[in-house]
Amino acid sequence: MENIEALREEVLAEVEKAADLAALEDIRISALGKKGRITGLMKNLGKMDPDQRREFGQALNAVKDQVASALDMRKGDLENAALEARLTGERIDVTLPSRPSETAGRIHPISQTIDEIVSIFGEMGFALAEGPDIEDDFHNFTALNIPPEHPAREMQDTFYLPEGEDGSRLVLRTHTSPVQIRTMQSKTPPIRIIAPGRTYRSDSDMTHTPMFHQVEGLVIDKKTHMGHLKGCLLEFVKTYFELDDVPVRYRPSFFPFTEPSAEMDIGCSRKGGELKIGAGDDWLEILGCGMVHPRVLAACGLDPEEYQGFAFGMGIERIAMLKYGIPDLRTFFDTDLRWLKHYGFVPLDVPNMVRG
Ligand code: 2NL
Repeated sequence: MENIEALREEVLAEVEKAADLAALEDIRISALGKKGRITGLMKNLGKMDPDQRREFGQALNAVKDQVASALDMRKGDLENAALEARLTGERIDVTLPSRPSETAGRIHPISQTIDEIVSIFGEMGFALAEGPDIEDDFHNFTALNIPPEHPAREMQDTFYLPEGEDGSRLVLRTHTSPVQIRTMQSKTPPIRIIAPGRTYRSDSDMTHTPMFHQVEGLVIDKKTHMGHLKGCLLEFVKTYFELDDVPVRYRPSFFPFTEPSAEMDIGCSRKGGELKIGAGDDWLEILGCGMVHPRVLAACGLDPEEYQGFAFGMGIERIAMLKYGIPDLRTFFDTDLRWLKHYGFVPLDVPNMVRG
């Protein structure tokens, strides 16, 4: 009997001292396991005479129950302590920024691209200029040295509004150039502006949508020359495509509103059907540009003997497709939420030098 009493004290003391759940499990096995000390004493019962067995058996069972419930209690305490330690260790840092919401809206790639372009030219000192989508004939065509018989003025190409009382017909602007015309009319040089926005042409197929976006730039001062044009545009393509250096070339071209006129290409490679911008032996057309035609300056009330400058224009969808790998132009305007979720931009994304 002293044996049992001593064992009870010993095991209960061990349980009380168990430092963690693993230690407690070891104690349980050493006392109540198949080869445990209490289990071992149980096996002795068979060798005893009936009276002794009853007394010894009852005492042993009582010890067994006491040890089992002490193990249970200690287990509960240790589990609580472990949880408490975790909760203290894993405290939430409320100063962290929130995660972007899965259900929040996305910035359309066109808006994103406009923001990037405006920001890049903004760094070079260009101001943002905007104007109406509905224009008159003078600002959309005449001031730009586009003659009355020019095909761009045809009904098939341009959206005309119903005739006004004076017989004039307004148009949906076919380029953002009217914005620059209005700026030249209302401001005295130096002028440095970037004019992005919606433009419209009566055209719809694989590579044309009736509404699309353009960005044009204009610099007018007394001595602005083609070297300034090349410097600005090189700086732009390097920053926009996030490249340290980009090969560029200028090919002679024609626009009624510039003289001379040029198209700018950037170096690329098309090996294996994959387009890579910034290196290789191939060329990719990016934009049109030139020195503002003296007749355009004169039409805006600027003396071509005093002022000169350069202008350029590019299609936003096209350069957005090139940078972000969007294969089909028409998907820009399908208003497909799955598309927007894939190609759109998270408003609170990590800012950088290009995207702001
Ligand atoms: C292109 C080419 C160009 C301009 C736009 C312009 C505007 C004024 C005066 C002179 Cl007010 N020029 N804009 C000049 C050259 C090219 O756009 O391919 N656009 C998509």
